[in-house]
Amino acid sequence: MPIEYVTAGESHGEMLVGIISNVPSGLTIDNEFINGELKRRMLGLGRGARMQIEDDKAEFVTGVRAHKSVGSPITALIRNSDHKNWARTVGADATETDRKITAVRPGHADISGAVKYGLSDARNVAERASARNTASLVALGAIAKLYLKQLGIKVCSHTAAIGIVKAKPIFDYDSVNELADADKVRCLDKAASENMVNEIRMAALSGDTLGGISEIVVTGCKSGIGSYTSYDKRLDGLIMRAVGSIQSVKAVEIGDGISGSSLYGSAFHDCIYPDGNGKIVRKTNRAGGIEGGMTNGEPIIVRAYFKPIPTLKNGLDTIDIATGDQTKAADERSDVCCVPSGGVICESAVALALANAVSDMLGGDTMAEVVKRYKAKESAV
Ligand code: EPS
Repeated sequence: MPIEYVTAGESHGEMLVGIISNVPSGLTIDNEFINGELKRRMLGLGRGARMQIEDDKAEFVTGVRAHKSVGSPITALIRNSDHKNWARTVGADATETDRKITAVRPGHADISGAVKYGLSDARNVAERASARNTASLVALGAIAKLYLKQLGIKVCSHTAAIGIVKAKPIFDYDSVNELADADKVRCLDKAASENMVNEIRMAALSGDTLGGISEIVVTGCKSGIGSYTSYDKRLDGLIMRAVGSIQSVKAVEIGDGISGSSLYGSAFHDCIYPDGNGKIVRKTNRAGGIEGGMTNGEPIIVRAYFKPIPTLKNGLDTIDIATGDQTKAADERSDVCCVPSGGVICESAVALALANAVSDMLGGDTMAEVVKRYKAKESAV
């Protein structure tokens, strides 16, 4: 069975939970690395006041013994520090159902969620639909990264655009996360970064929000991960689903998929040349490392397009679902721009999708077996 995962938890509930299953035994569950990933998710200009309240840390309560995976499902808990301020009204032992959201936010799950689940207010919807849930995704994504690292596969990201400000493209994939994490908006282009900072500050001042683009880069893959044989084994589909389900992501691009749609085939496809040692080389990577639903040995390039966060200080026109009257949308505490931390979240989604495809291909009860099988696997590059 391939590596799979599930998450649970409400934004202001007691805790967030993530369960990852089919991780082979013998993988070192490095708490320092995993908590470092959780910290990375909380940083970046544009984050809201909640990030000052939380100190996200994963507690492993199943599937790990003495910091090693044992082969059974691994459960990570992340406690919500803010729960103490909400226990009266959120969670199994809540005694009140106040803090209602009736002025539903355009762009959020509020209205469709409330109607779907027969609710008179959108609090339940907002609690689960919240991007707070991505903390459990990042804890599990960190385990997927540790698994992939054993095979020499690395997942990183940087900010490619915020609002109308675009960064210069990058072609050097060494130290991407180290350099990005040192920047306020996780951008590797210094001039663009300064403009992005100004854009976020301007949006905050005017009670508005901003979207943008995160680029995720995966290096070290052999060719042949994923498969063309069945739609549910196609790696591009797996990645698009994982990234596209992250809050605020409205489009996912692999390689030059968007700009390439207006080119001739002769200008788009990455020509193949012999490398002189029985393998192949390419001079371009417009396919973004995936052809026919499989890795082709080039770096995987994924771009996640984030819409502006739908909770605005200056609420948009909407209705109050309690009265049916026209009003302004509720102002819940929120972020101004989620793109810098969004990159870290997308890294996790991509790592989990890739770990699923790798484990489907290799199987293996122990990490030693997985590493041996990957080494033995033929690659075109
Ligand atoms: C977030 C926690 C949330 C929001 C934000 C991200 O906490 P709270 O609602 O208590 O402020 O700050 O969520 C959203 C932007 C959203 O639309 O849901 C987090 O931990 O990432």
